[in-house]
Amino acid sequence: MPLHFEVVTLFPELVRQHLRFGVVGRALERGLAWVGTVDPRDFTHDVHRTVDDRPYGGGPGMVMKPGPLAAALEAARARAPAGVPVVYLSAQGRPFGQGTAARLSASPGAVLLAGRYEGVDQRLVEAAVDEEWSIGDYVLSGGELPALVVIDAAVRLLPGALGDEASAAQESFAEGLLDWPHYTRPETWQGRAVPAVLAGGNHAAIARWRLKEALGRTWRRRPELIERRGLSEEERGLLEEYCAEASLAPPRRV
Ligand code: 9D3
Repeated sequence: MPLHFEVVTLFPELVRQHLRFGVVGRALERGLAWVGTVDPRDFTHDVHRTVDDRPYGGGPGMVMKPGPLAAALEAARARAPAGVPVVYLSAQGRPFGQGTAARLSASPGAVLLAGRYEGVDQRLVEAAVDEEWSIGDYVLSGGELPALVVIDAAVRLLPGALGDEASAAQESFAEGLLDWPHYTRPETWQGRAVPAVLAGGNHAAIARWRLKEALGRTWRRRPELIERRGLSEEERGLLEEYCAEASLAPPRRV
């Protein structure tokens, strides 16, 4: 069964348009994944198709009404595989990361609730939401881009989504590290040469250089990733070499 998402959103066109392109577009075309949309406006009963209302207690902004959302979530759930979780994308949620993406990719899918305005009525969250995820500590104007981020991160992990060489290589080598620097032709551009090791054909030397650069960059820019992941003996040696060459303090042995 394809990885199945249903996105509950006031802007189904925003979601649909994005999904036409690139790796995700191709995966959907090939049937590896499925994304449906459900618009809560289609579950209103008044002439204005009202989905929001003023907050109890006063204050600025509007709140999404629980009724149309509950009906939309039920319709979304009915289309999705049995048992998939309802995930509310919200700035108050648990951080969404690569681990969550990998688990989701290996699951039947999810119903993703994208909010607008100040958010959704809390009673709807308590009654109908299983999980709440944030994509980072910055303020967005709605949950659609986060829903697309979640779909992108999960779908590209599906077997066959990337092409086999890319995925196979990605798994083992330099996992949990930032990427190494990339270069293409010309060999010299505006007086800057490509690192000599890459232009030579020594594949073992190239692999060693890439791992060393990935380790060095990660240690400089995101040292907490190194602490979290740990280092093999070979990696520790390469990183010590990088730090010595860059006059940087290496990580302390633990
Ligand atoms: C009173 C402050 N509000 C706005 C300034 C809070 C607020 C309401 C609605 C903040 C963000 C949003 C809309 N954001 C999302 O729907 C959202 C989100 C995000 O803003 N950051 C990171 N992850 C996510 S997931 C959904």
